[in-house]
Amino acid sequence: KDKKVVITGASSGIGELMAYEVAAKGGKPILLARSYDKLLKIAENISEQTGVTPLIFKLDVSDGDAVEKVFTTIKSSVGNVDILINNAGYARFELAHEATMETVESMFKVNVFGSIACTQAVLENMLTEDHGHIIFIASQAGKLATPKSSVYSATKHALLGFANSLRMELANTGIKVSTVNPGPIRTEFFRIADKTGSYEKNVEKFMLDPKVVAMKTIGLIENPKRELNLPRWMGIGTKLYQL
Ligand code: NJP
Repeated sequence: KDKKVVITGASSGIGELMAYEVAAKGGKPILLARSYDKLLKIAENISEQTGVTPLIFKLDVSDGDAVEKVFTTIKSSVGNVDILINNAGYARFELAHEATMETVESMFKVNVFGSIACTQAVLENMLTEDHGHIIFIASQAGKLATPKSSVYSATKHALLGFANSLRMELANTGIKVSTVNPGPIRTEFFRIADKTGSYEKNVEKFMLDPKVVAMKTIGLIENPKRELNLPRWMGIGTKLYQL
């Protein structure tokens, strides 16, 4: 309650749903994404439904200078944040030899560098206060791999490496670090990742309900865990997908 929670990639999917969940629990959502119009609409709806008015900022997390500016503005508007959820991310599913270096760099810039930049932007204040919680939305693709996801999988492996090392560095502080590793979730993600729709069709029966993923992730704030593995994926029975 009353916690200030920054969520990156809050304009759709689980980021948007986590924003509702935070507000419903009496926290203050601070929502970041490139699509400002979507954030405006989401903030309006949240305000109507819960009476909590989220703060919203337009941000491309792959722009390091913009990240610094937005977090400075957040601090001057509401003070130090309690929780950062590094959720902004995307994939392009294609064969390794088909991925251009432009795609490779762009995916790393958003999924990895963006999360690192946002983390650095809150860390100093968290260390001063000896208080905070940083949650990384990684993926089962950061632990396992499937064909056509080599670059995406590499970004999520990198993100987990960063988070796991950070957790060790912060072990004797009041700052917690959690990672969330979901399997496929029913969001816009697949339409961006694979315009042909074939990947989505393949994993259709293993899809997680985004509301459940959002609820479980926000649950980490009250009951922190190092790692939240939301059911394992492909090739494992659908039964495991009942959360
Ligand atoms: O996807 P989607 P999800 N700067 O597409 C934002 C991971 N995950 O909710 O900027 C800032 O609905 C984008 O906003 P906008 C996945 O890797 C997913 O499923 O306005 N924000 C939007 O709000 C990702 O890390 C699955 O376009 C940027 C949001 O990111 C997280 O879950 C499985 C941005 C994406 O919302 C949320 O994805 C899994 C940028 N440069 C992990 N680029 C899955 N869905 O199957 C994008 O294991 N965003």
